[in-house]
Amino acid sequence: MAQRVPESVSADELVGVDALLSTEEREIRDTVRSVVARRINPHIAGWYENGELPARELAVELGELGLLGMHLQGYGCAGTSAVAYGLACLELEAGDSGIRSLVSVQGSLAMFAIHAFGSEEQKQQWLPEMATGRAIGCFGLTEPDHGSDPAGMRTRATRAGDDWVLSGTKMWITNGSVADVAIVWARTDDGIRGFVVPTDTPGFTANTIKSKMSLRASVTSELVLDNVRLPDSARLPEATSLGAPLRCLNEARFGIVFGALGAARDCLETAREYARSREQFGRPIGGFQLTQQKLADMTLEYGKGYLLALHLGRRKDAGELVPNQVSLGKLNNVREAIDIARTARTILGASGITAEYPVMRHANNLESVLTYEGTSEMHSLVVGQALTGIAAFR
Ligand code: TGC
Ligand code: FAD
Repeated sequence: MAQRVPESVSADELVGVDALLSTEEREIRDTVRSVVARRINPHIAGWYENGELPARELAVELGELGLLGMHLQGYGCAGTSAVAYGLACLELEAGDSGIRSLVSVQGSLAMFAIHAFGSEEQKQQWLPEMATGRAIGCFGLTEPDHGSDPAGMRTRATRAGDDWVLSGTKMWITNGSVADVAIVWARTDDGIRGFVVPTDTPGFTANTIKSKMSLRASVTSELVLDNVRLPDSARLPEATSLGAPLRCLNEARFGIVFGALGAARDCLETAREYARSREQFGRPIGGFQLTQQKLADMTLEYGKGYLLALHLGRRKDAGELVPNQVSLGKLNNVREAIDIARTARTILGASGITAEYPVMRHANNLESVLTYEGTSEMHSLVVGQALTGIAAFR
């Protein structure tokens, strides 16, 4: 006779997350959760398996919901709190890291760069269109030979009369092949500068990177700039050093602090449900102490990560969050999320490796999340520098 554990609570219920959120925050979270359930979950396994994403369609739908550039003020953006934005990232990434990536790159990198460093003309031209999702943006910082160390970038912007000419290659660029506009960071005689590059400018090419084993439901591209000629009005006037792109990264990293928890929650809840119904040795595997320890440890790390994310979100809303704290959050929450995904996979046994369950997909995605927006090693070094006062990067 099958035994079934009579009563159980979810990780969110056990941690008591609802009590930490305002009514408005819960409403935003629930709205995004139901959109993910309706629009992403039924299709994501297929998109992932086929290595595809209907990015244009989705961008417009996510734009209609106000999720693009959601925490920015004005220019058609929703202007929500940082915590609300984080909760949206969490729910999107519970669907798939690729969906959160689409939204992160659009809002936190491309739109934020224009919002923070652009001219009024650039803001008026791009931000309202990008907020609706009718224009897609990408952010080109990384190069084939300069990932963790963007200060060494080779892409060059040279003055040619009143114009600029950009040449170089950017690598691993999310949304690259579907973008209408690329924010490209380049070296000039006066230091690093940012440029707003319409992707139909002659000399600009985006090549999709195929055969990824991670983030398969996300467009990743190489950008080639071959003597791309732009007027000075394409330069971001307020971006005057490497500090500018690094400020954009703080925004996207903040979204990941929350987002990674979404992938973790989906793995944890999948494993919890599975453990309650899968029987071996005549009883649910959730009734074995070793399985319970895994579920308890996963819930603890998820709960601690949630508290950390919310703390950072509240500091951000108070205008007091500093970049080193974002590194603490990204380092911890992605590291723990990947650990939760791997542990959840063991609870599912062989079923855990299939596309029937989301766990292996999340685990594979989180390998990219661990690397992009600053590798875990870079964030350890940022924290190490903060604690010792000594930089150990070079
Ligand atoms: P360093 O000399 O330390 O700094 C240069 C200037 O920047 C300032 N700064 C920051 N400003 C704001 N926020 C931060 N997080 C900042 N970090 C540094 C710094 O104060 C300085 O300012 P100033 O005024 O003195 O010029 O620079 P460094 O060359 O030693 O490098 C430091 C390091 C290693 C931490 C940095 O380069 C780094 O973060 N490397 C990791 C690169 C990275 O994260 N790339 C991400 C690319 S985008 C991406 O991955 C998108 S994936 C999106 C998706 O699909 O979701
Ligand atoms: P490397 O910098 O070569 O590092 C390799 C290894 O060496 C890492 O483990 C690293 O931590 C370690 N290492 C390097 N230096 C040190 C050191 N000083 N001390 C100790 N260890 C060190 N970039 C963009 O600009 N825009 C995007 O939209 C974007 N999207 C991406 C999407 C995906 C799916 C992926 C995978 C990447 C994306 N990236 C993007 C690039 C990403 O930011 C880089 O991959 C990342 O910054 C690491 O650079 P790298 O891959 O060149 O690794």
